[in-house]
Amino acid sequence: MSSLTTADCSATSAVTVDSRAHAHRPASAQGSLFDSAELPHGLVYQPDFLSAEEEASLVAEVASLTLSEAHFHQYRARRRVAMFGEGAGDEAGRAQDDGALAVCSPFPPFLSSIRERVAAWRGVPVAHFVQALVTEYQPGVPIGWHRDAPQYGIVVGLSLAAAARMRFRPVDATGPRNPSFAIELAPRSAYVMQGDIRARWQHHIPPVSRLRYSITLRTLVKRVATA
Ligand SMILES: O=C(O)CCC(=O)C(=O)O
Repeated sequence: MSSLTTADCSATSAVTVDSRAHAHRPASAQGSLFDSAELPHGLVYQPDFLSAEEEASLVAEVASLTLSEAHFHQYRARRRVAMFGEGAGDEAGRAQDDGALAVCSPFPPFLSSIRERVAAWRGVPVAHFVQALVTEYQPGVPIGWHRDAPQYGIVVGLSLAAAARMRFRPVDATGPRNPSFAIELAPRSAYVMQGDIRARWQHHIPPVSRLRYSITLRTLVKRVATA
């Protein structure tokens, strides 16, 4: 495999099919549609996935990475990212036309460890998590509405250093009066997106108030489907 710099791999988002997933309704879920209902299939939220010690160690590791501005077509997003493993799609969450995957830098040891933990949690072979994306949000930086690129399968996100609110809306209902809901992503928490929440919903994070990092791990649809 050839190796590219992480700056060559500033991609994002996706879709999946894993019927094992069942949505959990976080206590912090808010929104008109889901006040008395389950969250959409495929969304799982796990507070305190990481200990405080693990979080501190991960923050030190990610703070030492060389990060590059993420790109949205010809525009630069204000998020800064480093991608490891394999990358697909663009910052809008759209797949590349040819479905090609870029090969990025290999996982550093600290991300290999967290990949093992996440894979064990989800009951998925470690090697299926082909990508790790580290994202830095300085205060005031958001991520816009998107779905992750369709080549990706399961998406797992870990939140570090500060909380953020993740909002969701149906892909076919983007007006201000359409149903939406939000979950609070506490530091040290993990979320999973697969199934309906990936295929039928968009998500975004409004500007954060404090420096936040996230680690996003992704599988590929084909490799999960043939497992
Ligand atoms: O920071 C996060 O947890 C969300 C990241 C995200 O949605 C993405 O990279 O596509």
